[in-house]
Amino acid sequence: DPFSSDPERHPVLRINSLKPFNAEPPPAILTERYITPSVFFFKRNHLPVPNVDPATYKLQIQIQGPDSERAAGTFSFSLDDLKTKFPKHTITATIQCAGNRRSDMHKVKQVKGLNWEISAIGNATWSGAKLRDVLLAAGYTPDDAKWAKHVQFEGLDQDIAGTSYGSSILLSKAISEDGDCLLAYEMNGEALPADHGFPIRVIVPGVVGARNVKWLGKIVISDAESSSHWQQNDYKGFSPCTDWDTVDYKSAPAIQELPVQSAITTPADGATVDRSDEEITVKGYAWSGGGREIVRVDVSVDGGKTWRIAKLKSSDEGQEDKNSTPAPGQAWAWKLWELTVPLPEDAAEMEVVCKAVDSSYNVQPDSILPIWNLRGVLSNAWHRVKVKIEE
Ligand code: MTE
Ligand code: MO
Repeated sequence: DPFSSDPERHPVLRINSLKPFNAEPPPAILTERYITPSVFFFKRNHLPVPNVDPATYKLQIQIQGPDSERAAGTFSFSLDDLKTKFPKHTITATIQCAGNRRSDMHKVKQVKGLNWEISAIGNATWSGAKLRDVLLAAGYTPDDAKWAKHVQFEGLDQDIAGTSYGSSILLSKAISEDGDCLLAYEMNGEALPADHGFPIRVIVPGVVGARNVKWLGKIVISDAESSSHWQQNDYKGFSPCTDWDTVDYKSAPAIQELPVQSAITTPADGATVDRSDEEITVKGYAWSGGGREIVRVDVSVDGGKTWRIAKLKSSDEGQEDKNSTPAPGQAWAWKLWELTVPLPEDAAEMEVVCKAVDSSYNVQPDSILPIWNLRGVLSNAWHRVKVKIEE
């Protein structure tokens, strides 16, 4: 059993698939703390968790240039090199799977993929060397930007045929001072847990989970995107009219930055409240890709007829701390939000809805059908939960 050395996991996680291990926490856990504890952070593995010896670990970096001189450059760094030869940076960043909320799409029309609810997302602090610093130390020069367009990542996790998980990002994101890409060796102040990429994973803040390659073994600077299945033939969006007979993966770009998202973590769908409570507190998360800050979350308790503005939090200290406001374009972390609303009168049931707005004034679509796609990715319609009011 190639999965026999997989690590222990917290029993509260809801398992989507056991081998490989895919699981998410109950939604209410997400809004208990601003930083998601690692044990509750969703786990999305395509393959068995590799057992990497930190003492012998080597990260290979290859510059795949057009001339033989550039192509010859292969460098390798030990874990100790990465920890001691480069300044340590810490960022708080949210990672969301492209398939988060796929179950909402599945409900309206069948899709193919793991049936994630709303918790294939988490917010953690990540510490490590800047990817930019390491690429420069490996011999990348600004002149290479003439031919180099992509940075490919390969994991040490493999299927039985020896194929590794892999993906790529734009070189411009990887090399930018403001891009904040990290070769992370710590999550929430501790060594990366086995499920989250020990000993090194790349953190590409603002970019879909799939590009944040865990158990990183190799980096290639190239003129081409990663040739891996997950870059070429998966993690792409399509029209609602595209089906498995007509889909052409070459026709769509690989998902990088994700669209604006929000969801209600409490109350749960189908919950019951007592009329005598008079009010209800609604909580959730909101996040957008590309470092776009969440500027507002609107909440409705009448299915979207009337709205109120939720209170946003970017820490556990209640009201938003203006000093911790990220620089424009570098809002990598989610905001939690909450709102206490009077229960609607003369109704036995209410539909609670949320929708977020990011700094580019992107909004979430109001319904799922117009964004439905056969793989069930990019599911970010208004989130709706039904709550019964008991007299
Ligand atoms: N990296 C490797 N090596 N193997 C994987 O299966 N899964 C990707 C990404 N990096 C994956 C990987 C996907 S699709 C997601 S959403 C995130 O890791 C999940 O990260 P997490 O398990 O730390 O939450
Ligand atoms: Mo993912």
